[in-house]
Amino acid sequence: MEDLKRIPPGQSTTRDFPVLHTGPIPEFKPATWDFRVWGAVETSQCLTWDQVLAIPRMKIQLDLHCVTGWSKLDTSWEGFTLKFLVREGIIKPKPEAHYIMQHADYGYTTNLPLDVALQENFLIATHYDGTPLTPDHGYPLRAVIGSIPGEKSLKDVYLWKGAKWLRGLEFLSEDRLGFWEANGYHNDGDVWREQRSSR
Ligand SMILES: Nc1nc2c(c(=O)[nH]1)N[C@H]1C(S)=C(S)[C@@H](COP(=O)(O)O)O[C@H]1N2
Ligand SMILES: [Mo]
Repeated sequence: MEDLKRIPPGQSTTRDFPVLHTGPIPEFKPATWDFRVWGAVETSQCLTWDQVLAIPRMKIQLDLHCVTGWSKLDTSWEGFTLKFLVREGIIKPKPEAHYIMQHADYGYTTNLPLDVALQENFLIATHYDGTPLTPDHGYPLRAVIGSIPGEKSLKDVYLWKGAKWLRGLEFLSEDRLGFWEANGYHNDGDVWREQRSSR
């Protein structure tokens, strides 16, 4: 029963970890890889892979909900939250920053309101299930957003709003549509309201 309450309308659970993305899997070259932060921030940044690895990481369990209908409960991730980066002053959003755009290799983008991206259920992850991410799930770095079991105060959105192969965060004063959001998916993507498509 408890588990049933964790499954949003129209979703069914899977034990596998399906792989979903458009386009090819990028090759990771540590020497040239970087992570950029720009837009409505006090200081633009360009972090190397070693600098990203030096950021303290936390572990979190998330229930993932894919817009195509599968949910995967109790997934284990390791990484850092944007909330942590902002609290530590590693990223300083300007007062007018109200949205973020995630930018990934090969141009995948997805947008979120900054207040949602600052929730504890939005993680920038390096590890899944105790080991570094696999290439198909976003190695070396991906964003992931899901439900924290039992935590009802957070906004829970579909998994497309976590970019695999994440390469940067752009802070925006006005909202802009990401890849799927511009291709018919709902801009908010709330899993409990079944906001799958915008039409
Ligand atoms: N870079 C990138 N990230 C992406 C996507 C993509 O096409 N490219 N697809 C999204 C979608 S639609 C989903 S459901 C999840 C799937 O994550 P998974 O393959 O680890 O299950 O990745 C999201 N992140
Ligand atoms: Mo998806």
